[in-house]
Amino acid sequence: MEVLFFTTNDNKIREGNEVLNKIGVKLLKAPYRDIKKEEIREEDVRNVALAAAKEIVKRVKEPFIVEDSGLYIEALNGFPAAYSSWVFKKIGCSGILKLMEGERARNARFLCALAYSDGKEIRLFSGVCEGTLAHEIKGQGGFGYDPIFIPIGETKTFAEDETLKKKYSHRTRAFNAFATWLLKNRI
Ligand code: ITT
Repeated sequence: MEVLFFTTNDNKIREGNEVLNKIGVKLLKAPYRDIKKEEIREEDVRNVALAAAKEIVKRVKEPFIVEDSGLYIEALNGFPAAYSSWVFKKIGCSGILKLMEGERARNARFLCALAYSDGKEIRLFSGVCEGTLAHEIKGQGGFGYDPIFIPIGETKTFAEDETLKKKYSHRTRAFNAFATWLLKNRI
């Protein structure tokens, strides 16, 4: 089974395929040039993913997914939340570390919301990964905030050890929930 993935981020496709290929599902980057993921102004990634799926399903009648994810930092009242992509482009990991200077409470979580549609109804799956923010940028792997995020119970960042990402990440968890549902309901 093939599923279109409306995203500009190839890392998301790679990570999603790592989970779904095991059950015979292949994610393809959506080829449409004139349909893109429109992001509403919302702090909750679930609402962003759902709103994007509602727009896309008006025009796409084959199976597709669209995903929204973000980093929520407790000491910053949840910032940058669903604005993670924009904030990353503006200030990156070093900007986040600057905002966190002198802050001892470093709890943070990643959230991922995945909206799937078969061209008719829409279903939402989500995943959370709890962790802490490192004091410095570490590691070469992954993308986005991976070099400053340490999953709970571990000492290395997602960028230092990508096996951690496959094991615990918010995206792995959302895609696992999706895979379980697909196995029961569709394939
Ligand atoms: P699309 O909207 O086109 O799918 P995007 O990269 O802009 O791609 P989002 O709007 O969902 O994705 O923004 C999520 C941002 O949050 C992303 O750009 C990263 O900066 C960060 N992020 C999300 N998941 C991450 C992960 O697994 N590791 C590190 N950073 C992540």
